[in-house]
Amino acid sequence: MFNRVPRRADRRGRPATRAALVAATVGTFVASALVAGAGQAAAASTLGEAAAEQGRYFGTAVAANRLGESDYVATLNREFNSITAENEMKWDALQPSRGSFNFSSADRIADHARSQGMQLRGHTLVWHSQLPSWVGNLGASELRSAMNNHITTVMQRYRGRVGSWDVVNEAFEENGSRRNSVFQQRLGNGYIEEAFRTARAADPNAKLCYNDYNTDTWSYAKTQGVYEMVRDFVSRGVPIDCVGFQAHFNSGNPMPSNYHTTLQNFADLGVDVQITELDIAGSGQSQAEQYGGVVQACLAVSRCDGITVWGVTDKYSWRSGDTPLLFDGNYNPKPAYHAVLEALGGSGGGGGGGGGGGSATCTVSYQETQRWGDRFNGQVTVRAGNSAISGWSTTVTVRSPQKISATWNGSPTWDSSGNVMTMRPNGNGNLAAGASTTFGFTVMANGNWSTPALGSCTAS
Ligand code: 9MR
Repeated sequence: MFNRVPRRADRRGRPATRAALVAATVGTFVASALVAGAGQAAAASTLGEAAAEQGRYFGTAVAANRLGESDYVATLNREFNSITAENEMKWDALQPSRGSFNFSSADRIADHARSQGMQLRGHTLVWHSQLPSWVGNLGASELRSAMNNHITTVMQRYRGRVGSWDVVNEAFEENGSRRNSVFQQRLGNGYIEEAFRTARAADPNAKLCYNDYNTDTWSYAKTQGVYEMVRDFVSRGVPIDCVGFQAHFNSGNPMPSNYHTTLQNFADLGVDVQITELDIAGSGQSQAEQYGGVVQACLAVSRCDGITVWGVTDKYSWRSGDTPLLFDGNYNPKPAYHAVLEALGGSGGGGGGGGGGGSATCTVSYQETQRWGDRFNGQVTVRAGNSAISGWSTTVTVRSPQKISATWNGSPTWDSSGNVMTMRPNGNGNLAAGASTTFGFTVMANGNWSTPALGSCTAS
């Protein structure tokens, strides 16, 4: 089972040897998670490096036909240490007609990952979508052998290269019942178990995942349906190693406040969890805060292996109109990028991808740094944008009956309700381009443990 232990990585975030893994300690992880954003000189400055320092990977979906674009590749290679093929390892791409496999685009992606020392996630073996029509025309016994043959052929080709496979994807309805796919119709409930058993035999060292969307809210029927299947598999010894949470969020389906609970409850079954297709519709500070929240939820669960965002740049996103990713269409890092980097404990970052702006801007991100029985400490990192700034202000809103009982490293003023604190620099507010400072405060919970809301950052 050693190969299924999440791998720690070197400083660039590339996978490390097992000896290095053994040398890493849990204590180091906890300590480094808590000093995030403090701006130390040694802080990692890319997503992959920062994630690696937390014992995680930070990946992206990649499209083979973009690998010729230099800015795309430069951003990919600089920031990420794991790749998922966005479409190239799906059934219609790999076996468009029965028995005839085409690995050319998938190989391009796998070769790129290998040349860069990146991990590779396999997506996906059994899915009702992007399924060639010939599969839907098969009777039960032919479908069974086609499914098992597809799993075996593909997994054996990428044996030793794909660390985690999405063996079955999106097999549940919103109400928690099984999706009425061709696999379900012809093979019945047992097909998922059969797919996982076949997958284990095909590559005993790959981590086998069930992957789905809208499984983020703990009390939601679909989440419960998947949970019950995983619980049953684990209790009966059906080989399953991880659950993937796609995490396609938007305003109608935001990151739930109990996300950490959902991830932890699955992990407590004895499987690893991975955020597999993260993207969040929106822009600016509100998008940044949600991204930071997802990272914090993953870091809070020791069995959360890592995070994959569903694309490098907004312009090639499957829902580009939602601008849901970390880099804009010119490969400039967005506030969401800095929020992710800081939540991972890194700072600076963004490379030389963008053109840069001339005006004074700043971003803020929040991290809880300590908690006691009655209160917690919050820390806000204020970061200058592409130009130096000489002042900044932002707001922190707590939720009644919470009260802020102390602050440090800033000069606060309050609204009449006492719930909205506007924080400005203590003395001079000079920050060089990309540089950061922090301020902190203590919140008396009074029974309410909600995360305080940050307003946007205003620079001068
Ligand atoms: O991003 C993928 C897009 O390019 C494809 O057109 C689409 C076709 O179904 O699949 C997208 O990726 C999906 C992923 O494979 C499974 N979860 C939902 C993703 C977004 O639709």
